[in-house]
Amino acid sequence: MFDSFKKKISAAISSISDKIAGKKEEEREEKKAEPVQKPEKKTSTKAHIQKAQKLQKSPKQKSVAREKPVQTEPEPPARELKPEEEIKEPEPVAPEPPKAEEKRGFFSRITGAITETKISNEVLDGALWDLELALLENNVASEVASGICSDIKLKLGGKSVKRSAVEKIIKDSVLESVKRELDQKPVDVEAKVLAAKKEKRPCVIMFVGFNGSGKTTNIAKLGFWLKNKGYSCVFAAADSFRVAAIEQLEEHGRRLGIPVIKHQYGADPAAVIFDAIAHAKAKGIDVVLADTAGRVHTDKNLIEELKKIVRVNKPDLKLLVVEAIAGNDVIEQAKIFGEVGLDGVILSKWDIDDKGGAALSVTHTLQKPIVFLGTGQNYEDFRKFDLEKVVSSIF
Ligand SMILES: Nc1nc2c(ncn2[C@@H]2O[C@H](COP(=O)(O)OP(=O)(O)O)[C@@H](O)[C@H]2O)c(=O)[nH]1
Ligand SMILES: [Mg+2]
Repeated sequence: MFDSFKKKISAAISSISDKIAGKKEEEREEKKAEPVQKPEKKTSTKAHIQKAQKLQKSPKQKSVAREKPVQTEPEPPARELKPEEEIKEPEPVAPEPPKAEEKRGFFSRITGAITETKISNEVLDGALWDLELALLENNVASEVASGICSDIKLKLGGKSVKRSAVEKIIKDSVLESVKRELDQKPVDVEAKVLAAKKEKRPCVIMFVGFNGSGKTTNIAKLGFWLKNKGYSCVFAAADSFRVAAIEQLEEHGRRLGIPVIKHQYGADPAAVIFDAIAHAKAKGIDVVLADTAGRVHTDKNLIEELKKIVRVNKPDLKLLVVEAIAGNDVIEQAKIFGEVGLDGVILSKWDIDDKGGAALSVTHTLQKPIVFLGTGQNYEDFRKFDLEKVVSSIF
């Protein structure tokens, strides 16, 4: 989990340090009255040409070629180069980071590069672009990504920062922002069920979301979760649109021993849920879990249909199911289904996502909490969203 996120963010932090360190290194070089030794990177034109030729011959071994010392033989004379090779020549060799720095970790490099001198905004801007890109590549909404970078800029830009503090500042900023986005007022499903029970009525939970996002699967998982806690449930097969949707829910009901209320395909979904609520009242069932159609989330009729369900049945909770792997598409889904008036999110397919950004994007867009995570294809692959656990798994 978060593997790609962690890798990319760590790489971006390294790159920030390289850029800041590179700048400081340059400054130090400039200050030196006489160079103690000619840096290897400033090799002769001949050496540049040798390297360029070597790289052009085996482009896949670019990094290996860089690390090797300059070879002295065999060396074709510079004049043998064709004009286009000469034009390409400077690209692979410059600017080359100091070789001794390459093997050092971020902290030691930053330690070597940053003293108590100021980090200029100019250097920081360029460096933070790597971090922003890494966040965007991990499906973090652009507003969130740029917010994180602005936070870091405020903390580092133009400041005299202790060498050892830089990594901590960057990591803390990322964590703080992640936490701030995910830390929405929580929804306690069990408390809702108990409150409805007190009023001697069923608690009605409605699931909405794009086709394939995992609504039906998560209805079954929540049914299993509630049954294990001792609550009785009924399923409302209100996706009367999608082929086999009713049978899919019936199959879960059969396996879990949960009754299913259904109508014919094409029936009014608000009426199906209305009947399920009546059934629950009659039988003293604690919870009604209502499936709905997904179709295409940009479908205006669907949203009107969902609004009608809400008007008629007044669900206690309206949960949006989105896939963690949907990437930035979750932002659009959240905006469109948000019109129905959502209470929270079930983030499905958490097990097959290594980016994590969808969690930030959906909560940022809706300003509603993630209530459950779907973590697999089995009924038990379902758990309450735990902010601390998620945040602590990032670094
Ligand atoms: N790996 C994984 N697959 C899931 C998860 N939740 C749902 N699925 C799968 O996603 C597919 C679509 O789920 P479904 O419940 O039919 O989506 P719906 O169209 O929104 O009702 C099914 O094959 C599910 O088994 C999950 O948390 N992890
Ligand atoms: Mg379904």
